[in-house]
Amino acid sequence: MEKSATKHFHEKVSGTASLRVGMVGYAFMGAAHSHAWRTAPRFFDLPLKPELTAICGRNREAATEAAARMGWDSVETDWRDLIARDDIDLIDICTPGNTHREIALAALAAGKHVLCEKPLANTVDEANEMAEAAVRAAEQGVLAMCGFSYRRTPALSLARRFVEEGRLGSIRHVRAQYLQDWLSDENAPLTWRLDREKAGSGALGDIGAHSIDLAQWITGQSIEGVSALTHTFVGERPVGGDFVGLGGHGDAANAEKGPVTVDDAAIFSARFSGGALGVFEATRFALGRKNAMRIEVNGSLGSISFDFEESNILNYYDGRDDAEAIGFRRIIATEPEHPYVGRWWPTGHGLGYEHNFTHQVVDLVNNIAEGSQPRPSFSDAAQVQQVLDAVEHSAAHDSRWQSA
Ligand code: SOE
Repeated sequence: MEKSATKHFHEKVSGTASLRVGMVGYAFMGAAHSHAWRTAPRFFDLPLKPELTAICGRNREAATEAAARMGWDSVETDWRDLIARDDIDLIDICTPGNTHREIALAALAAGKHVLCEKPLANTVDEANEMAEAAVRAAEQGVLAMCGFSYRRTPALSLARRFVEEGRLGSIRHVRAQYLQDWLSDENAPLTWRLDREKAGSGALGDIGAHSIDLAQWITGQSIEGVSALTHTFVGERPVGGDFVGLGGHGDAANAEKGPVTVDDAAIFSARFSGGALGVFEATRFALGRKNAMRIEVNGSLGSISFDFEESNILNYYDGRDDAEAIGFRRIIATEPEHPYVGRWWPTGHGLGYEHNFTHQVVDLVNNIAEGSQPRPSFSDAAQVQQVLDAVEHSAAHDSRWQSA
C-alpha cells in the first residue's frame, strides 16, 4: 500500500498543507459536495486546505462543463485514472450505489482517503467488504467517511447533545419519517433512483437510510430488529421525456415506458438496543411534502422533534419545567453556542441544506489532519445497510420480524 496521504502531507510541506480532492460524479450530490469543498476553507479555519483538483465523469464534454461550473481544476473520464494520479489525496464518491464498492476499494488500496455518499453500498456484503477495507486502511492512516450529511444539521447535532447530556432521560420512542413527493405523478420519468441495479433500493435506501442513521446516532442505540412493509405504487414510468410536473406531463405521457424495480415507499417498526421502540416511514409519494425529513424522540425526562422543512428549529420539551410554564420550546438553533453555527451568520439568520455538506467536509478535514476516525465510518454505514437489508427481508416475508 502506498504511503498514506496524511503522512505524505506532513513530509511534503509545512504550514497549511493541501488536501487534493478528486470527485467522481457531478449531478446533485456532486454539486453539493463541490460547494462544500469550495466553501469550507472560506468559513472555517482548517488544518489542511481542500483543493478541487479533478472531477471525473464518463462524458468528457459534460464533465468539462461541470468542472468549469463547479470550480474543478481538471477532468478525468475514468475513475481508475483519477485514483492513479499522485496529485490526488482523497476520492469523493458521488455516484449511484452500484459503483461505490469498486471505487472505494480501489481508492483505499491506493492510499487515498475516501468520502462516499450514502447509502454506502447496494448490499450488505458490499458494505461489509468496504468496512473491512476501511479498517485495514485506517491502520495505515488512510481514512474513510460515509456521507450521512444530515447529522451535521446544527439542530440535529443539538438534539444528539441533549440526549448525551441526559436531558431526555431514558429513550422510549423514536418516530422518524422522510417524506418527499417528487414521484407522486405517474408520468415522472424513470431515473437511476428507480432502478434496483443502480440504486439498490428505492425510498428505503435513498431517504430511509438517513432516518435510520439519524435515529441511531441521536439516541446512541442501534436497531436490533424490524417488521416492515414496502410497496411500489407505480410499476412503470416513461423513459426520458420532458416531464413538466403535476398536471402538465409534457411528452412524457407518450414516451415508451420502463419498469420500476424498487420500492416507492417503506414503513417499518423497530426495536432498539436500549429498549426503545421505533416507527419509520420513507416515501416519495407524500404529495405536498417536499423534503420533510422528520424525527421525534421521547424520553423519560424530555422530548425533541425536528422537521427539515424548518431545519433551523429544534423543538424541545423538558418534562421537569414548572407546570405553569411547561410545553415544547421552539429553539432557533442559530446561536454561536450551537454546533457549527458560529462560523456563519449572526443569530436568527439561518442555515440551509448545503451547510451540512460543508460541515461534513470540515469534520473530515480535521479527522484527516488529526489522524482520527471520521464518523459515520464505513462500519457505521455498514450497520445501516444491515437494517436496510432486514427491512427488505421482512417485507418480502409477510412482514415477519427480522433481526438487523
Ligand atoms: C432523494 O431525492 C435525495 O436527493 C436523497 O438522495 C438525498 O440523500 C437527500 O439528501 C435529498 O433527497
